[in-house]
Amino acid sequence: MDAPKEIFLKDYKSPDYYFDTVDLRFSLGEEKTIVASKITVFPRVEGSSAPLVLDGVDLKLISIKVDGKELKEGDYHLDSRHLTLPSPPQGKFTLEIDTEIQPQNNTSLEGLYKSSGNFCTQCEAEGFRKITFYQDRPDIMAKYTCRIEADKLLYPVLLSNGNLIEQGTFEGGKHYAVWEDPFKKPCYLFALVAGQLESRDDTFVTRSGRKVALRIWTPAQDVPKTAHAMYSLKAAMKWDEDVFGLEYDLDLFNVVAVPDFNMGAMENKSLNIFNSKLVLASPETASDADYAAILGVIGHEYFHNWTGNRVTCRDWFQLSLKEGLTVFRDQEFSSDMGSRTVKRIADVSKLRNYQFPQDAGPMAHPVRPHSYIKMDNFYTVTVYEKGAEVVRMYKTLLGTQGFRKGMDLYFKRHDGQAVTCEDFFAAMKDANGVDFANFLLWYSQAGTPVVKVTSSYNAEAHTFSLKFSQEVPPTPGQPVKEPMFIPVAVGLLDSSGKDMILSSVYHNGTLQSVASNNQPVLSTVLRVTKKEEEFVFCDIFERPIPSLLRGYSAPVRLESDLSDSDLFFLLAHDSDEFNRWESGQVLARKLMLSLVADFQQSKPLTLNPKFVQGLKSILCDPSLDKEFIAKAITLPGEGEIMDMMEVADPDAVHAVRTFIRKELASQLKSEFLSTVENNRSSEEYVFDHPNMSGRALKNTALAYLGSLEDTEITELALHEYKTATNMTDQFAALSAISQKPGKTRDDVLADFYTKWQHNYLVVNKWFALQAMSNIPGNVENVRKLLNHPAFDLRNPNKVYSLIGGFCGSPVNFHAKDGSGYKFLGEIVLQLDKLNPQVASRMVSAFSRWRRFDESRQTLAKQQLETIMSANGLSENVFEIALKSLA
Ligand code: 0A1
Ligand code: ZN
Repeated sequence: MDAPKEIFLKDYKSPDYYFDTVDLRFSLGEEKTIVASKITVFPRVEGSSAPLVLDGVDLKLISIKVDGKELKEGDYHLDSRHLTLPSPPQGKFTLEIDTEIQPQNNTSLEGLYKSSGNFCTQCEAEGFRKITFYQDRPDIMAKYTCRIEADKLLYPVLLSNGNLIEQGTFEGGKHYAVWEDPFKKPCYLFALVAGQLESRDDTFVTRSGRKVALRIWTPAQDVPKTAHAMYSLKAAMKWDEDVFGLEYDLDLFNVVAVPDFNMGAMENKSLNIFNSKLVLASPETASDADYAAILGVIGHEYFHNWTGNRVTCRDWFQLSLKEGLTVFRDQEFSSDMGSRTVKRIADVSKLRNYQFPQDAGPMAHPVRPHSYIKMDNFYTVTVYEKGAEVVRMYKTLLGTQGFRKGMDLYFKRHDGQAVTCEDFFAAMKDANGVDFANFLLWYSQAGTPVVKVTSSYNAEAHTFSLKFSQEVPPTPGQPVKEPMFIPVAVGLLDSSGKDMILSSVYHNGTLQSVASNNQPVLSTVLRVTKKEEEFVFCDIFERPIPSLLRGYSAPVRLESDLSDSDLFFLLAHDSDEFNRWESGQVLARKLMLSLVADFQQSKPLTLNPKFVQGLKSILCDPSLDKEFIAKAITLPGEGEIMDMMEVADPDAVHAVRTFIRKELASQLKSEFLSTVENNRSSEEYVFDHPNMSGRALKNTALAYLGSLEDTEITELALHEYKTATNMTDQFAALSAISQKPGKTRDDVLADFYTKWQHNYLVVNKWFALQAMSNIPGNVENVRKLLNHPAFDLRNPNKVYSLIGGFCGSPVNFHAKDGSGYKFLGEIVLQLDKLNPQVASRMVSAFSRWRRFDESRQTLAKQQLETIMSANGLSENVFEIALKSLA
């Protein structure tokens, strides 16, 4: 292997050549597949004589022709990554290249590969170079045709992007199809599928009257499980028209579900390819969480048609241009389809539990990274989730209409182009004529800003002051940071818990009115842009309690001087429901941290009765949304608490969280029991907010009860398990039962497997549940499961369930004896030979090793060093291991 090369944003250069049209001809076979490409090439600068460098990996070159004339060895240069034409003809020319590939041996699942006997592709980010020689970069946009030829019996369905323009059958059992995509696209959006598939068909009529055929393809037996995906697709198409005025632009939209897929799904133009986990659902086999994920991801991929496909990225550093924006759009879609507050809570929790740790560790990178070794490693929670928060801030600052104006201008200016994050920023700015000061720093500075707020009330002057200071912690390569532009949404509560009317704010020596259109203003967005800054509210006639960062208006860590009683007050009264939840979380975090300190000093643990009382009043408040209650009574995760400690102590955090859960379960046992009784599902499964809320609340209560050593509860959980009529309830009961080791657990787990052994998606849940168990010494059980007949290291979903699940269990992955680290170290090396992308995701579990005590540090570091010294390590794993050790 050549030494891995780091690629830098600052080195971006426009290509010397562009491609106009690309004609691809695939001859799919069992032993080999032949790919013939014919490309029309033209130079960026007339008369240029620069070499043309094409990317190509794992390809066998058969022939190469320029303007119909075959090139001889010596006319071109070929190495393991590139095919170079040192002096192509001047002006426009055609390039024809034939290559041979072996999709049947491609276990990396990028490029063209086989999944359950069918052919499929995954080209983002740089997989197209495993199909044919090409300038594999997103700023090369061309019009494609694709002819697919294959055995008709084995591969009756042949799909590619765009419209089907021709098909036919040959003697001897072969057939072919020709597809033409009228839109220019980068090669990462190319797709091909060939196999034994059947479709669920439907239609959608766009608001301008275009009739779009919708098809969701799966193996025949799974077609009944695609109803929810189809419902989601139609809802997404309608939503994008209603909210953004964006219509679908072709007469056909295909979705294909495949069982072997590295990520969630892929937005290839008019031929989305999905991990089957995110398409297939029936009430008996999929949980509410699965249904919600399908809705969100079907929406996400569909929304890419405009944000990603019609307007794409100039280079991969700009990934968040499409991903941050599209995640924001799918979050908003899901909010509009369900509960906005609950969705916001879920999204912020994800950010805190996954992105904050990344931003504080060795892999910290800006939303727009400055460099990478392997782009696949930058499909991260920072680019996606923090990127979505950045887009959300534009909307918070500009309002719904201002944001829409910015989006309209973005499409007007850039349809059909490959652009940058600055172009998006400029559209927002120009459409609204506003000054965004240093907002662009959100794209270039890594690290989660820490914002401190202190407040003071002046009873004589009737003013209330909020003093802000901000600090962005150092991250690798960025020791010193500039202050950021932070929108802080604020409301002030009076002593009865109502929002005060806000009239004006003093800031930088000037008095600004916050009132608009004579409407009373109950919430305003302060623009914090300096290291230290004060805002003074006027006409405040009693000491208010501030509700800060409403709706989580910026992705920061907020530290305020609110007292516990202020927080309890906000928990009970804040009109911003997100902040009600947040106040409870702040209280819980404080409580957990103080108990962790007690635990470490071997002091007895006791639970503050006010906390129990606070949770009880939420649990028993009939005016609250049930899913909101479920979220509000759920404690912050162990990872979140470890993240706040000087030295992360997984055992102490686990002991404390378990203690609080048990204590709450025993003190509120009767309330939890009646919550279960009163919220049993109706016989028929309905995926809507009221039904899901009931299930969420009932199952959260059941999970609390499951922590008790109590035969009555075991009986109850068994009863719930046996009488469940849907997967949400069945799995929740199974999880409640499996909290405690013993015969009941073993029997029910065995029963569940027997019941579902023929459904691999359900079996994955079974793997994950066992893998995540906190039962001491669980690594041995996980090792055994590796040899279970249903497990396969080549299937990413199975790896994520079993190995990923195990790494998510702090006590066992971080076991003091190093057994968890050793297990992961071995697996990473095995996986790397098969699928570097998946191996690299798994090795990331080591990246925060410096957060732990010395002995754990030594053990984890040893594993990373062993990995680094392995022969033939992929660039994917190399990059993560290298950066983790740096
Ligand atoms: N663009 C897809 C995600 C995706 C990225 C990379 C992949 O393979 C390496 C596959 C899918 C999305 O955002 O949905
Ligand atoms: Zn995406």
